Amino acid sequence: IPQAPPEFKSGFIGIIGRPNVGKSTLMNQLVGQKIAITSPVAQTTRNRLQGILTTKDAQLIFVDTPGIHKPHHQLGEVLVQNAKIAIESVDVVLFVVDATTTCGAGDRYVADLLSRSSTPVILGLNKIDEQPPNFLEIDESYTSLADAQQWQTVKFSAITGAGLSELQQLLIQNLEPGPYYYPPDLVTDQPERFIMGELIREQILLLTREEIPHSVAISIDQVQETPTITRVMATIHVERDSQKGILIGKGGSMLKAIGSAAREQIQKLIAGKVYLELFVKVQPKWRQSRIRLAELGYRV
Ligand code: GDP
Ligand code: K
Ligand code: MG
Repeated sequence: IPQAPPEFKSGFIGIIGRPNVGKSTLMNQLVGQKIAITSPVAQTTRNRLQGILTTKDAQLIFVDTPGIHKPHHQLGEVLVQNAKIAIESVDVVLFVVDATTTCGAGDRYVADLLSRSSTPVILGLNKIDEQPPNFLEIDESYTSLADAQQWQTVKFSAITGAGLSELQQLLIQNLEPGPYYYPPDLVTDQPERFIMGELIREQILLLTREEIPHSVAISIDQVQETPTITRVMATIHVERDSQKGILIGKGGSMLKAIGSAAREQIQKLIAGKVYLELFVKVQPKWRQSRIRLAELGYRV
């Protein structure tokens, strides 16, 4: 890792907000590569994941987190506790909200957690590419929240990239001088294999419904590189036989659809040709097993 010049700034930015506001989409756009999967399903993001953006003046390390929502059970309490730790361990919080809807109970719950922390907060209004008819009312609801807390506000679209250079500048202004924490060309702290597994899980989220998305985990069993093609063997772990049936589909059609879409994504990731072979395995109660979770790459 090179020595940083004297004026160089760096630090950790927590991307915090309720589910589906576009946190992962934003991180991908900022680092210029798809390292976090995104989907309309809440709880798409399961792991804390870092995205690294290095410019000539600064290194911004974004910490993408699973969305925060009010806990209704014991596990939820643990997640919120983790979110609180995440808030305390970063230099700046980017609190992302969805500017297509007015500030709601979910946002106020997160805002309340943030107001009790000493970490500086920037309020980011995402999805400005869509302008709903009541946008003035929406704008007013977030302006009053930001004014009450004295938070700086910035508006952007994680999908089109509009407003992101302003966001970047504002974040850099809020950082202190510091070193390179990571080599300048690195975009994530996650190994390539983990991202491959996530890209497979993303297609399952997009192509299947209901109880399937939340009960799968992916393991990458083998990656073989040849001069012309990379062979990837992966297993989709489910909890029940019925789920295995849905994932395989009629005559294998669902698994084929998942495989070819995921293969395209993995080809983009590694910038090369990929042969992807998928297996489905029933693994009862993997979600309850911390050992199994750790084996599958989740931090437990
Ligand atoms: P997260 O749960 O906060 O990480 O949200 P995701 O990044 O997974 O995005 C949730 C949904 O919002 C996805 O369907 C995204 O395509 C969509 N989305 C994210 N950013 C934008 C944006 O700037 N504009 C629009 N129109 N949709 C967005
Ligand atoms: K999501
Ligand atoms: Mg996410």
